[in-house]
Amino acid sequence: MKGPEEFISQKQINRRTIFGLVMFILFLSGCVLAWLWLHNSNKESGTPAPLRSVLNKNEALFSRTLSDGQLAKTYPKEYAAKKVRVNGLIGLQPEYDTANWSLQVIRKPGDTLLLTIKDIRSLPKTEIVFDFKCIEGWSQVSYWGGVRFSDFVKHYGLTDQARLAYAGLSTPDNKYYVGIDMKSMMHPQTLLCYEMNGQALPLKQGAPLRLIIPVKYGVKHLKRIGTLFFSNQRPPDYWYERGYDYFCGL
Ligand SMILES: Nc1nc2c(c(=O)[nH]1)N[C@H]1C(S)=C(S)[C@@H](COP(=O)(O)O)O[C@H]1N2
Ligand SMILES: [Mo]
Repeated sequence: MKGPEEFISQKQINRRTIFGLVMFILFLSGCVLAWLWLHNSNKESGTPAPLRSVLNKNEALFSRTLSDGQLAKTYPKEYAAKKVRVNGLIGLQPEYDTANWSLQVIRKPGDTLLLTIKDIRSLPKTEIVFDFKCIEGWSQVSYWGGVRFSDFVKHYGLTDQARLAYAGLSTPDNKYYVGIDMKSMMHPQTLLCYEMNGQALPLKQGAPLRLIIPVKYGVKHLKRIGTLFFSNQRPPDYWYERGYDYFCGL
């Protein structure tokens, strides 16, 4: 018996080889062209426009899935890490004197409310133990305490401001800054946080006051809040300007 391979002539083999080669070259040129197109397209907030448009579509989709009813999973206190990871020190001078700190709340241009840490500590306290997630790929269960942003808004009569689409926050030196959609800010698990593991917040964790916002990735949990403002336009955002997604929701 002869095997079927013997019926394939040398001519056919050549034809198939050439066909394969041509397909491969076409594929390769396609890749190079696609890469050139992406590379040469206009940049929009640190990312080629076609990629940014995909990020924007994702954002439109996922921002609709968030509602007050959806809480981040919480854990018993015993699950919280004793040694809490420190990540990202932009805008945090190591020698910072918290005695000189105050929170500037810009109610509207030219109308700023100045608050001390004592003012903030006198508001009702809320605690949360949740899995803190960083975009870099790590997560850690940690334990935080502070005032709910929504309680803070009620107490200081900022309800008109909270009707705007975004809040903007930045460090006292303005070197790190984030913008956050108001729905996430008003979420019941979002805290202006002054405690970690039941103790005053350490400097590297953003003393005297930081944001804890479990519905977002770590990048949005701004450490050492200096200024808070409200806006219908997207406030500037440090990592957005460097090509990340604006929403950064979980
Ligand atoms: N001021 C300031 N806040 C910041 C950052 C930063 O570089 N500077 N990094 C962010 C990032 S990327 C993460 S993951 C968290 C880490 O918080 P932790 O140091 O308390 O773990 O802080 C966020 N807040
Ligand atoms: Mo992060």
